[in-house]
Amino acid sequence: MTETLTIALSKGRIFKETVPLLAAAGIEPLDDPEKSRKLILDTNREDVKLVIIRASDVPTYVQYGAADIGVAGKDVLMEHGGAGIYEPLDLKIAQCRLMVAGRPDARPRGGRLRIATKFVDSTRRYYAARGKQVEIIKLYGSMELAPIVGLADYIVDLVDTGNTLKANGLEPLEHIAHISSRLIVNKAAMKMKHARVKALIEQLKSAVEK
Ligand code: PRT
Ligand code: MG
Repeated sequence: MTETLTIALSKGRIFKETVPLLAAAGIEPLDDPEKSRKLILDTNREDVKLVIIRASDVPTYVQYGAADIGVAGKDVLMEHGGAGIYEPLDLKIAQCRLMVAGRPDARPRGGRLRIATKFVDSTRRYYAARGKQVEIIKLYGSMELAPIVGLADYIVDLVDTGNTLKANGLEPLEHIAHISSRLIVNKAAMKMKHARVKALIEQLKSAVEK
């Protein structure tokens, strides 16, 4: 019997946009994670399973080999740092921009700028590269609120349509990085399950290029 290949995905946009790519590689989930509470999904292939976890946990599962393969946003990978994982393929899905945003009338107080974000490391690197020391306030969500209530001068967040910023009276100010989701592979699995992993990468690659 062949060993199982485990693929880590998060619910929502990444799952939805990965499914057609997996289908092109002959892999179809037997359950819908939006409807089922199962965390491990069987597929049409007996030797392939999907694990459904939080987007920001995907690199960790792959790093420790709890999943052989995963799909993670570049934003999440930049925060994770990439230890123990390869990033062989840009899947070009779930695209957006990592941006600095703020109120149009922002008049930063003197002293260090205060930036609220969930992307602490990426934000620190961005400002450090510009020779700016900033005070970073870690939040876990609803960053848009921070400049409105005076918690921070600016936020660093993902922007797609810009509707969320607009709805909260904020505007995009500086572009930090273009973001898309990447295929990631556990370093040991790349060696131990090389033929299957390589074949899957090639199939996904041609599906992305179509
Ligand atoms: O929600 P949870 O805490 O479980 O994790 P998550 O928010 O990281 O997961 P999810 O599924 O929301 O996002 C997974 C990945 O999708 C992210 O890591 C990004 O790589 C990618 N992605 C692409 C986005 C967006 N587009 C996006 N627009 N992730 C989040 N957003 C949010 C953004 O944070 C903001 O709140 O959507 C809002 C902005 O959208 P617009 O269209 O109003 O600009
Ligand atoms: Mg979310």
